[in-house]
Amino acid sequence: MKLYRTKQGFYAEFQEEYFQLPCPDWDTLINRDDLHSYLLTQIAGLVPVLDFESKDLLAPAVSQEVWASGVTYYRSKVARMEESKGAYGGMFYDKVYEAERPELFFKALGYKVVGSGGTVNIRPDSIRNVPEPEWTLYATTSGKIVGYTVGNDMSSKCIECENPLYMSQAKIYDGSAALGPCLYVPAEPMAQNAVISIEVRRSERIVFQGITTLDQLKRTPDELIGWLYRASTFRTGAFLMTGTGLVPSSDFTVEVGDTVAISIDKIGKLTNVVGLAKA
Ligand code: DO4
Ligand code: MG
Repeated sequence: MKLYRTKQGFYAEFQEEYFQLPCPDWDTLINRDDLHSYLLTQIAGLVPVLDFESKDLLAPAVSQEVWASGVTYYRSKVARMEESKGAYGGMFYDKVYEAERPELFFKALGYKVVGSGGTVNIRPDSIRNVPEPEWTLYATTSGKIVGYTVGNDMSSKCIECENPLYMSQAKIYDGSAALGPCLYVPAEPMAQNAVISIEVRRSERIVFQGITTLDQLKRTPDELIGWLYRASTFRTGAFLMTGTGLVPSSDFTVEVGDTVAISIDKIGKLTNVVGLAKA
């Protein structure tokens, strides 16, 4: 089952048919521990719609907080240790990769998140910027993971690498978080052998591509959500990006006008054009 939030309403996709859901409020709709079975009962009496393709997609987040995990893949640890050598930051990345407590950081408020088809941004004061393709979990208020989506944790590498204390500025700005195209709500937890891939195009030319599998993730989804929910309450549930395992070489940067497409098996493709945040 896939759930779409669009400008024209909420839609469920099931067995290649689309159904418009009568529910007026996204936050109430998704914050249910029985979400998959609830959606099955909701679509049972509905007639499929034939014009879903014409709908304008929005991010599957409204008032949820979006958090992110860091250094959860070996590739990410190695790249960050290398990049931050000049700022004496290397050892922090090594330590957090091995530690019991993961790196978790606030990324965005739901209403600021860009959906598939929208524009993600780079900062005007940053000369090296990368997309970070991330499998993203949605957990309800009780901490149960009921859905998954594709995430892009846009990051200003030169700001992050200059000093680890600048991380919030490198990670949190207008258009720095994208989620979509849908909230994937399977009957059973998603298998961690799914493939995640990225392609960055510049005038139709591929300038970066990468592929990995979610089983390279060092931590389990329940472990990450367990840490996020320690001492914190999420009134409408929370999204958690699980970290990136696809890191471009240190001479790569995305540019304004590039198209970033991130795909995860079963969930779909999150596609965004790169723009420039206001100064
Ligand atoms: O430690 C800095 C950020 C890490 C991150 O965003 C990632 O590993 O995906
Ligand atoms: Mg990241």
